[in-house]
Amino acid sequence: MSSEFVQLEVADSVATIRLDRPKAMNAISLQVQAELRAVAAEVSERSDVRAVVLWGGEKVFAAGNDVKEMADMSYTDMVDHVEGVQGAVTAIARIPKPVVAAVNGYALGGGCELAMAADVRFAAENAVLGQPEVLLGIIPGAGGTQRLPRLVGPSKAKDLLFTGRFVKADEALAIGLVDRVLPAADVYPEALAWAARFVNAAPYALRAIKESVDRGLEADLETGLQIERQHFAAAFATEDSTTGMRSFIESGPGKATFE
Ligand code: CO8
Repeated sequence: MSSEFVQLEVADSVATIRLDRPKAMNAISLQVQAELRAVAAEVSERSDVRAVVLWGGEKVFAAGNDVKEMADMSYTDMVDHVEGVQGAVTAIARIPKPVVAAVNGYALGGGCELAMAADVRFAAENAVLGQPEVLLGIIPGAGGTQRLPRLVGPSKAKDLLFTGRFVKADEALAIGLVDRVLPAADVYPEALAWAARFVNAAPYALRAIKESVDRGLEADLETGLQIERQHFAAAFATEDSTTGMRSFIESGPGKATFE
């Protein structure tokens, strides 16, 4: 599928997924959702991609789902589309590799939900995040009511979800909605640098860590520990574990590189 609004670039084993619909502030229309699902599948499968940066360009991350498109939708239209809308964000969340969102400008509604689907978030000093759906008489539909409380806790999440108020970068950092705040010009390069750390890291271990954390958060402690046990044992079936432990014994910690 050719992509009009979601660009994929791979350089030095790091993929950049870039929203590119500047006239509509990168609003996430049905087409953008389909393109996001396709690009998530591609980077998940490609063995030459070891980590991913999710970016909206220098001006805006994404101002949410396309309100103009949604405004004409009926209940039955939405029943047809809601799984795909949520599926686009879920597809990004399930990429089995480290994913960092680089947030310049607005990340609102579906845009904030997309950023929350990444493993970590770097934000520009001018970034503005929020879930303003309530102001449109609707609620978040791409994970906002679920991922936001997991990141910032239920009270702060409800404050943001009930009021729809916008949060600037410094408050987003203080509540844990973003992980680093940087000058605007440094956000994408720093996100690339973070992703580049994993280019020679053990891919199965990274995948297993991500799945254990994410699936574990969805489960009770005993189920989470069981998921961890399975991945821990399975890691011993990989060549990476042999390479990593042999390298430690022969050369000391942190020297191994992995295919
Ligand atoms: N959808 C469609 N178009 C948009 C959107 C959007 N979300 N945001 C901005 N645009 C368009 C504007 O209409 C405008 O277009 P035009 O030039 O043709 O008039 C252009 O982008 C520039 O926008 P503004 O002129 O408004 O720019 P400002 O700098 O004045 O304001 C804001 C920027 C603050 C981002 C403002 O545009 C805004 O508030 N946008 C809407 C934010 C919002 O409410 N987002 C939530 C949308 S709902 C959502 O995401 C639901 C997710 C649930 C998942 C789906 C469930 C099925």
